[in-house]
Amino acid sequence: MTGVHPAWLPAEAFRAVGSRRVAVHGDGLLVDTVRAEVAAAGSSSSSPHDLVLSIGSSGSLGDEGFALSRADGVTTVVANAPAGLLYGFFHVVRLGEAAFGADRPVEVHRPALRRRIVDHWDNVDLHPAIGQVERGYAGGSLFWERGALRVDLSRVRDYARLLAACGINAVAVNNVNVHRSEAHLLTDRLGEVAAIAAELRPYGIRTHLSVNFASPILLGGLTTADPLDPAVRRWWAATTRQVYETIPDFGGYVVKADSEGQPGPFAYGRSHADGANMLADALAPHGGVVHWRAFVYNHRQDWRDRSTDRARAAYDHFAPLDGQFRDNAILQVKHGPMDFQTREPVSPVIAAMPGTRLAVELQATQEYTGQQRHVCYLAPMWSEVLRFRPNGDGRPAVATLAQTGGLVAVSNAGDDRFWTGHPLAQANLYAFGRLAWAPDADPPAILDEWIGLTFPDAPPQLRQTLHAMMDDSWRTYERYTAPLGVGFMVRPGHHYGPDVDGYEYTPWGTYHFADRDGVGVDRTRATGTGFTGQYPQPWADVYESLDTCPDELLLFFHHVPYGHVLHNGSTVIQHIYDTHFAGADEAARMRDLWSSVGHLVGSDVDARVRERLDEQVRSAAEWRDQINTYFYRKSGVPDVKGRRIY
Ligand code: GCW
Repeated sequence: MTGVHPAWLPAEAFRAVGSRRVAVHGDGLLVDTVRAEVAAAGSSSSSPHDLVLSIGSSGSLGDEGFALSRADGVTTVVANAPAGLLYGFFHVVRLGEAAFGADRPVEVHRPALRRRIVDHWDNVDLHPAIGQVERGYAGGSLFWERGALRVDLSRVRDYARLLAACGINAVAVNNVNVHRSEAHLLTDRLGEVAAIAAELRPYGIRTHLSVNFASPILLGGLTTADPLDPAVRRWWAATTRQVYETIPDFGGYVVKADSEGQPGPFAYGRSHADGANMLADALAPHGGVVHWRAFVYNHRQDWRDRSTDRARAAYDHFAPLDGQFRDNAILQVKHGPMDFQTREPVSPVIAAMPGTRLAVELQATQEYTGQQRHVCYLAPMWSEVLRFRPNGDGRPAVATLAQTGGLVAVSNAGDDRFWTGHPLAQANLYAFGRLAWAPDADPPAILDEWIGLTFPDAPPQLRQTLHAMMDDSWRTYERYTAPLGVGFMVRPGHHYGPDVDGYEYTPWGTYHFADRDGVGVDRTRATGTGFTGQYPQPWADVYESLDTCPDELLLFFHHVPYGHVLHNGSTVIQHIYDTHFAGADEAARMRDLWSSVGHLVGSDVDARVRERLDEQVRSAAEWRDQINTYFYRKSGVPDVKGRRIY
């Protein structure tokens, strides 16, 4: 048992389709893919047919939608375009026998968001501190190995297939921190990108590339990268033309500029709209887009300076630029104002840019949520974000606002044989695709789909146990790591494991300000950094007031004494103790639960999950003890239940 795990597409998942007589009608690369899938499933093509998949012009299903129905013993999938047929086929696979049971009236399925993207933070080279994949917890890159494109790209094709089966339609192949060798993917190493694109294309996946803003200097021999300089603009236009000559369906660029040391327009006194628009203009003739990241902040802060607040940075930089971006420039905003912490409010930038196309960025790779050693099913967090209404009740949800630009997840996949390190972390990638297709889908229902596809022969006991372990695992992780909206209590650099003051006095702007009297960041307008003022109503007032601020975000918005009483009746200090004891207990319970079902999934998956659960239990106890001890010693307040605190 050393092969690559099939994730949510094992052969058994195709049993229902494979035992049917199937017809596929239509032309095009993706229709051919459907034909090949049907043949590989073992379906017969003889008539009468049980399943007919065809391209038809009726209805308005769009490029990616499909209509499914069943009558007179025939299941029918109709799409207006090849991609829709592919998604319809995978939907039938997901339904399994249920697709061939009772009659079904016509159901129309269309993605809510047009752009459903995974961004890889893959490097071509190994980097001493980072490894090959920045914040990667699943081995090396699927694309590159030892500084070169992989010779065998068949796994990239398998990856494309997994992505298509959960609805993802674009991949950015390389890290947003574009180092020297990776910068060359734009020009003399473009053939490598074209080879990857060739593997992704049959599954309807477009290829995007992260580019270095200073490319005209790094690659073009110019002396400047000033976005308003005519020679710079000509260089980008010519370079982009070449890209499209090589990869005609190329998606576009991703740019991290003026952030954490990456070059950007500030060096030339230009705005981020100037920078983004220059690239947008180069891409426009070819139908491409630029995803311009809003993750711009000062990472050389002094902890004593209370006037600078990293949470404010993206809004302060970008809100004044609303309306200045081209139609094919998409501002890509992290879902929270800080940086993918276990708990953050929704970024105020999302409400502040009505005149700008917006993409919302999530992090499937579990940088701050257990690094794929801990079970942490992220769909409930993402679902909260997507359903959040930044302008209040009756106004559009985040998912609606993101329709202009899309939903992006930083990928959690690598060359690990389980794709994601922790086999159960596969569910996050799957759930991301499904939420990007249908943002109001229910996270436990998505998990249920993933279980059904991944373990098609799962007895009810396995299904129930996986739900018991995973449904609430994000909140469990929050309990032992991130009380009341405090973040960043992690070890600096690699970000794994507890270190309460690890980032407290560093230049990164990531503080909790715990002292002997209290804890939390005062971000109010009245006495703090004023960050609450970046929200429209009702949130500006909800977060401002201690009476209305939700408990889970209390310390994100307020600095309070340890004796402050929460809405749930507990004090802050007692809540910290209680949640940390409870969280570590829940981790131990997860391991117990798994021990009774592990044998049902195959010994290799079982062994990997057990190893990870052992580490989770150990780490959760370490978090419990470090956090409880720290706050006990700071506050001097004992646990009312008298449990062991060091
Ligand atoms: O969370 C931080 C990560 C960096 C990452 C950065 C970003 C790619 O620690 O590793 O760099 O965010 O999103 O640009």
